[in-house]
Amino acid sequence: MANVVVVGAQWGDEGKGKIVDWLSERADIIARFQGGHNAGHTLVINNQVYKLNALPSGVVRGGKLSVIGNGVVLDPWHLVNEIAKIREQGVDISPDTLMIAENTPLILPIHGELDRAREEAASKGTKIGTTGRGIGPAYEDKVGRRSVRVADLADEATLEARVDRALQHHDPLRKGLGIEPVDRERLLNDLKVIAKEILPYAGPVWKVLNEQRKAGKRILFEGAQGALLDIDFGTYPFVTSSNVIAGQAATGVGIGPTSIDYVLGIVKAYTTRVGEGPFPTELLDEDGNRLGTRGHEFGTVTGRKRRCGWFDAALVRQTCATSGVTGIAFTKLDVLDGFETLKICVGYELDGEVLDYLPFAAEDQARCTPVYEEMPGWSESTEGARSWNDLPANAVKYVKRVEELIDCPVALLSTSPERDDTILVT
Ligand code: 2SA
Ligand code: MG
Repeated sequence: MANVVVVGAQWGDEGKGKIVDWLSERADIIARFQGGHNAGHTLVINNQVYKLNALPSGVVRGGKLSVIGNGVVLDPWHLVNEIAKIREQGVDISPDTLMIAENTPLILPIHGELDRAREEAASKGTKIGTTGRGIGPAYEDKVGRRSVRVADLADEATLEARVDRALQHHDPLRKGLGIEPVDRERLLNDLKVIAKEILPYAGPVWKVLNEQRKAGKRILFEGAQGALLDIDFGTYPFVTSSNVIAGQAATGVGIGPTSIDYVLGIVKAYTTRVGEGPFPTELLDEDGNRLGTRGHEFGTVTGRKRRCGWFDAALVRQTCATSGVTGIAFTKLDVLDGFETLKICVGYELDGEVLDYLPFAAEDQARCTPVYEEMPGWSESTEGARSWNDLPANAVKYVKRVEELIDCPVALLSTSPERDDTILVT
């Protein structure tokens, strides 16, 4: 398999970091293609914990090229800090191992300020529950053609023109929210300072990736968040502001869709969501608490408690379709150890009819009630299992049933955060 795209097939936090790390051994280049430092990827390698936000997970492995593609929105100050922190853990990061696309839009402090002010001003029902990192406003500026992009950092006159264009839009908005006008000189000065640290990494990512691909190098595309947070196909408006689904891997770095050989969907054995918005199988009872506690379900970026619920096969079937998932990596099965009975959502009841997908209309979504199928649980531990034979019969049955319901084969089974606790299903 040459080029593999890894995407989250739920609302994020499916355990992509570990799987990307596992796959990165077989790749030459690891590329991020959407999102920003709202992502939180935790890697555990030889008991060392690495927490990454903006950097591709490939950086910790060494000997690979890590790439930040144009589909990402990049906070240059955050990146520089993150690089320093990861370096302190003994990881080598240099322009030989990290490349940032020149056409990547920047996240500026004004984006975070706007994001947080809007969330604060929002009332119940309109609050998104964002990470407050300025992701939405930065993408708005990209689509509104008023971003400062990485390449703009190289020339002071261009930089000033770009900043002025952005401020023309932002100052009135800030006024409406009671935030003081932007200090133009300070922003420009900060940008000029950070430019020196970012520009050494800047390059034509699209060109390098196309050349490397032709030379037979293998590219691993590392998705962030999950397909249900996709700006088009997610639970809008409670979504992130980028396309998350696999098609974005092509646009987000500048290769064609014909270069993608395999799409791996990461799927957690139950469901979690952080932030506001619909969640049909959410459990507000003891079972939900138990999933959260056993699964350590807290946001890596914000520390927020994640909402937990049963596995929703109807939603995952949908996301496997919209991302064209070839096979899934099934994660955190061990969190289900010890439940007497497990439930799987197979569809929704709406006005007496059963739907096998979640409709987009918000009022329909609110009235949809999950249709559950029950399966017997298992009392044995599956944590750290390294082969099918190590799994209790009921756990195997659960995985097989999931496979049928989502209409997609299980390619990998991950049974702990440790890299080697992974079962390759052939
Ligand atoms: P934003 O900040 O504009 O992207 O927020 C919009 C929605 O997207 C959700 N979102 C996420 N959901 C799960 N995991 C994410 N990354 C962090 C993590 C989150 C954290 O890995 O744990 O630490 O809180 C992530 N990033 C964005 C967000 O909750 C909003 O629902
Ligand atoms: Mg995460």
